[in-house]
Amino acid sequence: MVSIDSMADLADLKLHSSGKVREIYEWDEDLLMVASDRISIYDVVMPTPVSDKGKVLNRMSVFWFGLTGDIVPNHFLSEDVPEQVAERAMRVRRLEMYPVECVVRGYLSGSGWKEYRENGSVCGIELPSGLLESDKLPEPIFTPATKADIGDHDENVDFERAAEIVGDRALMEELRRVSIEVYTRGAEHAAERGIILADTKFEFGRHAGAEIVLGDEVLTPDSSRFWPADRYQPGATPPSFDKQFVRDWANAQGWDHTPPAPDLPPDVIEQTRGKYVEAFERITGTSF
Ligand code: Q0T
Repeated sequence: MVSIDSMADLADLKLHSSGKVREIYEWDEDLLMVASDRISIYDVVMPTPVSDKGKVLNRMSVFWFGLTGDIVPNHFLSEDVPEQVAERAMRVRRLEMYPVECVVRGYLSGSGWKEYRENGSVCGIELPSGLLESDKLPEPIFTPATKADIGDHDENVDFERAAEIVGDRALMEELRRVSIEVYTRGAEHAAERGIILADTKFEFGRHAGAEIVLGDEVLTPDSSRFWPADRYQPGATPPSFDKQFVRDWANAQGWDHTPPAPDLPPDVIEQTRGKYVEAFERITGTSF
């Protein structure tokens, strides 16, 4: 069903904010979140888009909003969007965003592994000694971060610092509880389908009617580490479920991870598209 509400033209909408791989527009009293086909590796956007990536990620996010809406309300309103962004966009409620990234880790990877090697802890959370890279943690941990300036990496902070930044310790405790619950729901669902959700980043906000609303995109390969369960091996860096073809190809070209990135050949794009579609189909149990 396409109502006349979706006859809006993107060109008439004011840009609200723009990220490496997506745009947000102002749409009357709401927002329009549009996922592009752009792909970034090593924090650099590749010059060649991956066909359908935006659709896959947007539709996966819609799926997760539905599966976790009983844990916490979210900003999703509707998939009825302008036809030029059909399936790549959702209408969302405007929120006042909290200035912390709510990261949950079930496995030791990335900056978590780096901090653990240096301190034996991650964001102030002491972990058992002797863990290997990619090891599964005894239980999922909440490792908040603060948004860095554009082009900079987010900075990991301990829980007390995150609570200071948000200005309300009880609220921060609730953000932690909800974050771990949504991650756990998603990780269990994915594990049953052969995908490890190693970690993920949530963003929350508030509106007049609710203090905690899940925003952003949820449990997508861009906001999370997706690992193929059948390749999992502690002590190694697992391949990325979605981006490994691009990384391997770019590295084989001798690319040093500084812009400009090389153009991607059609076979790398097609293989990568296939991995995104496979992730979507495994997670949602529906065909793309
Ligand atoms: C936001 C109000 O992704 C971001 O910007 C680059 C595209 C981060 N961001 C999110 C918001 C949201 C959401 N999601 C919302 N529902 N209401 N602001 C702002 N920046």
